Amino acid sequence: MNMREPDLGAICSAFEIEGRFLGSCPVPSGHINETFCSAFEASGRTARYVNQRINHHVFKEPEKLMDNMERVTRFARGRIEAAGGDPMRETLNLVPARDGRSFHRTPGGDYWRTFHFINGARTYDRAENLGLVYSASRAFGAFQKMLSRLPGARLHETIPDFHHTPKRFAALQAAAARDRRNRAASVRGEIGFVLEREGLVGRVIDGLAEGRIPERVTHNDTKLNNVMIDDLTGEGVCVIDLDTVMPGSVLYDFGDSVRLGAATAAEDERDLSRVGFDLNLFDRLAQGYLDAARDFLEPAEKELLAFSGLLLTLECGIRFLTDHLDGDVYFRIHRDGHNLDRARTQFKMAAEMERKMDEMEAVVRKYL
Ligand code: GN1
Ligand code: MG
Repeated sequence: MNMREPDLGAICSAFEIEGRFLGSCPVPSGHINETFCSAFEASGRTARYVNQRINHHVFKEPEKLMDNMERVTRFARGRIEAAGGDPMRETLNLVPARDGRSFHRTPGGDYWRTFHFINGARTYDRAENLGLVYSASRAFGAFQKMLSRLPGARLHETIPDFHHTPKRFAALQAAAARDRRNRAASVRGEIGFVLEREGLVGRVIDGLAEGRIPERVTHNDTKLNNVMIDDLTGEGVCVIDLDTVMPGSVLYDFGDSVRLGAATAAEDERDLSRVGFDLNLFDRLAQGYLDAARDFLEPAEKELLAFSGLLLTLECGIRFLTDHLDGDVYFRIHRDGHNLDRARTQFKMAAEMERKMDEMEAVVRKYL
């Protein structure tokens, strides 16, 4: 993790931005990259930008990542224009660097990119209301549908095996065996919770490997707060955080959206009595997603939608617990035990989903 306070004025000068630099501030969200917002004054108006330093320890080939992002945003822009939409709001727009590339590499080896700021919309870290959840889920479904027509070569895998749940399971076992920080004894219960569920972890990846589940272009990080919601209409305007847009299964996206979209508390809530899975929120997620995606999904995908919520929640908990055992080297933490707190919320939700799986299946059927 790189904690140097960056000089945003200098970073911005590497990009094709007009006007006078007014200032910048950090945007404290996301566990991987670092995000800032900067403001410029040009011809009497203020324009804002989003600047991000890519975590190149996590995304080991930033050039390939940016190649994906250029392709995806260019394609999205064309589709939005053809549909009469506003391409400056409905997709991310990269500001090119002065050397013509889509990113800037500093002499110190950091990778930066800049987006136009999207006005009149914001993100939500919690499922504050049912309408919000419907809108966000529908936006993710529409995003997948749009990308199902992306022409050209297969996208780069920006993180190989990102949602390979059996490998995540094995990584947890390895971390527990290494026990680098002597933490395994204190999390026996959590490790045991995962080990008991070994039988679940292969269900999507095996379907993909056997060709029963189609590989598609997916987002792979469909947290509620990765959709900008319009301040006036409450609709999903723009899907953001495109770092992990790559080949995958739609089940990764729907399943991962359940973690936050159907949660009664924050991802890192310490009071587990507040943490839970809410079937009404899940209902909104399912309808929103299927209203956009119903017509292109295959039966093998539809069949596993409810299960995917459980699987991806379990997977994310496995990842948090693994990082806790390894000494918090992957996800940025803000307090001691933060990754363990995150793992516990995921496991609590996963356990509730197991108990409510029949009801979840019924919800999905209702909207198919
Ligand atoms: C990370 O950095 P952020 O918040 O966009 C992670 C996701 C996890 C998420 C958990 C590249 O996303 O996979 O689901 O944290 N991204 C990466 O909140 O690992
Ligand atoms: Mg992300």
